[in-house]
Amino acid sequence: MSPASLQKKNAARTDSGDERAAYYERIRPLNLAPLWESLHTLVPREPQTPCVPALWRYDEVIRPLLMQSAELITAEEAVRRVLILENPALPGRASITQSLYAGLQLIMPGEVAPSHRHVQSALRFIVDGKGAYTTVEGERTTMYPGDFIITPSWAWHDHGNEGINGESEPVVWLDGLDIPMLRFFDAGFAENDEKRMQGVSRPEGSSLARFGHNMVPVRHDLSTATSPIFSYPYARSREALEQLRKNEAPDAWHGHKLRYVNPLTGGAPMPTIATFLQLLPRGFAGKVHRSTDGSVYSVVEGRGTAHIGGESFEFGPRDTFVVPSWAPLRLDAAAGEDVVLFSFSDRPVQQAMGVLREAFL
Ligand code: 1HN
Repeated sequence: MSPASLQKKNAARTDSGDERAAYYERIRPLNLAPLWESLHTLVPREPQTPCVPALWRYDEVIRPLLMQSAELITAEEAVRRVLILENPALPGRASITQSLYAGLQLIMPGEVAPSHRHVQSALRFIVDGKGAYTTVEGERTTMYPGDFIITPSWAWHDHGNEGINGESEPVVWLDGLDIPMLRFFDAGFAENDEKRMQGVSRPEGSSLARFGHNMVPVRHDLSTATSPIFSYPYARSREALEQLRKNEAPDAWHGHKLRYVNPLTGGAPMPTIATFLQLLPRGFAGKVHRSTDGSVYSVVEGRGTAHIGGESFEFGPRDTFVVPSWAPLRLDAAAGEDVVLFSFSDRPVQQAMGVLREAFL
């Protein structure tokens, strides 16, 4: 055919809406779909997350509701007594972002949350109260507010609340898990322990003694995907931030921000989740930053404002908020209030894939 007649034939293919619709109807029962109708959504020019920013107030909302839940069900019966923090745009999916789960767990004095294990990795960030414990693979750690504790994939774990020095109080922590990721890969397994509580086989503090002082036992030459330190106490991390605050100027975007590390690799403490602690000095007014890893923040100290996309969220101690992927984020600390924020994201997975992007505006 001549170029002119070819062009004419092609032009005839452009205005046939009804015929196309009929064609789509014909191929649907054959489990076929036309890529050309969805190409732009499948490979957007930039991230188009369905997630929205959101904040959960602790003192006014979450704490009273958790205490009401304790009237309805025990930790034992619930297995884990948790209020899931669902992204308002992803209801019913137990997801705070597309890849991450977050919830607030309550354990009352004397209660036990029975031993089990699962492929999903978990982090605990202690929000309120002290004197609960978690036992992970035979080592116990007592919880204090601000501690960051890890339950590695497939590790036995149970929790309890025996108090300290004869005093006990309700204890609440933020759970962060890679549940939506494991669901995506269909790679989840789980099992209950035969015993309600694991036996304790190592003294409290032994993993921190062996791995938590920039030293590693000489015969230990294996790098593990999850950090061998399973409790990173707040007192130490807070002290590090205090020194930074005294000695240097804050980063214009992050303030003073440190990432937790697996001492065997220098990488994130968990294979699927990175964790951070940052201090915004009083009156700090941050610049705008965006990154492809959506993040969950837990406020430890101080009041301030998170400007996320076009919205502003005033936060205070113990509140939780979520920043969706690629949403512009600006953090401010109120006058006279040093702010400390814990956060976590799926950054190590994006880094392993080579797709993490950040912009400092
Ligand atoms: C789980 O095992 C815990 O061990 C917390 O405390 C939250 C959410 C979904 C599935 C398992 C825990 C969980 C969970």
